[in-house]
Amino acid sequence: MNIAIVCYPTFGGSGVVATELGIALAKLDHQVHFITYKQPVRLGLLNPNIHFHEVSVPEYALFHYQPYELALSSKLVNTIKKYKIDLLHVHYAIPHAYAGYMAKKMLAEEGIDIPMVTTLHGTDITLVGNHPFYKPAVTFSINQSDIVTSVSQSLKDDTLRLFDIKKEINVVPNFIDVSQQKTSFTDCQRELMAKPDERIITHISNFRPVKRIPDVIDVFYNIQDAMPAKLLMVGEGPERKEAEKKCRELGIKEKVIFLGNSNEIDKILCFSDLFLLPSEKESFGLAALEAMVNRVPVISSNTGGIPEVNAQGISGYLSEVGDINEMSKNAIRILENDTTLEMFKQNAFLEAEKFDVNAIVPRYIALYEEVLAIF
Ligand code: GMT
Repeated sequence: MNIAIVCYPTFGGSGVVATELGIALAKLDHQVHFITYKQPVRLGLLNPNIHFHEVSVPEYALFHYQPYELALSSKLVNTIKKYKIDLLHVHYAIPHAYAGYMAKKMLAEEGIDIPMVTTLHGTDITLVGNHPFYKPAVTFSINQSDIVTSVSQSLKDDTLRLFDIKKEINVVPNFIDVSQQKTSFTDCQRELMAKPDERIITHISNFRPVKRIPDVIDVFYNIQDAMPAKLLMVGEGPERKEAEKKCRELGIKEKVIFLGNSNEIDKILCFSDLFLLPSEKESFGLAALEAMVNRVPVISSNTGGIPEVNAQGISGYLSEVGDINEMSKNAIRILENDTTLEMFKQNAFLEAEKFDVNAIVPRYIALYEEVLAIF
């Protein structure tokens, strides 16, 4: 198949999933065309089946807001025609499904019919898309998609509750390439980050309020009170400055390392003992799955789709959002004993294996084939 993928090229989960999907499809000998405003961060272009088309939006002084949707839909029309694309897969409804719909309409004028698959990722539904400013356009473009998928049952339920959706929503969970983890890292270089007796706790996110960064620090505060420990904070975002201030105020700044955005997530997770994800909302929690496949147990909130990924008492523990005490107790319970920690590490990996790329990507391909059969 000749597939066009539209996504955000940044460190966010939706862009990562779209990129990994494209890479997996390319390995299966499909031609994959990424169409976005920058080369996706996790995309190496070394595969001959992968192509990248940049959407440029020329600055024009009259425009207070530069019209990205317009540039994207035009780029879609041109690319789909030039490369004879069979199918369009847009990740994150805003504004990609909207731009995709416009491209479909323009192409139809020229006698070209192309199916559009829209994957809902989370904040496009629960946080942003749900706002009255966007809701009619988001509802419309989901309903106009030929196939709709969501990354968890919880996100499907939220979508049906928040929007008037007429289309069937197919749940296709996010995935991970387990074989990469088995073969990639044998030398963790743990000693670069912590002393041998210290536990390493990690948090990775875009540091937005929804991630509840202060909870990460509070839970870590209790952990380091009980045992020697370091906290690695990976990512960039609006909450980072406040988080650094809080660490200084609590007197734990020497024990917390802010690493910024990283392309070496696997290396960091390789020497981590515990992952913290106390989010307010999380449609899936790809970061938790990435931790688990690296044998890192997860202490998380029980919100959204996280319970579909982190198995209570097996790969970690889940608590009510904001329950710092319970999260801290559970974290210490996992970390205070080597045997318990080892058991949770093994179980985290076994749970992650359920989301292997080889199990999940065929479900997308089946949906592609289903829709192409009627086009
Ligand atoms: O985590 C974020 O806030 C980024 C956001 C995105 O769209 O990139 O992540 C969402 O999509 C991910 C991939 O499907 C999910 O794993 C995250 O749970 C989801 N985030 C939220 O729902 C807050």
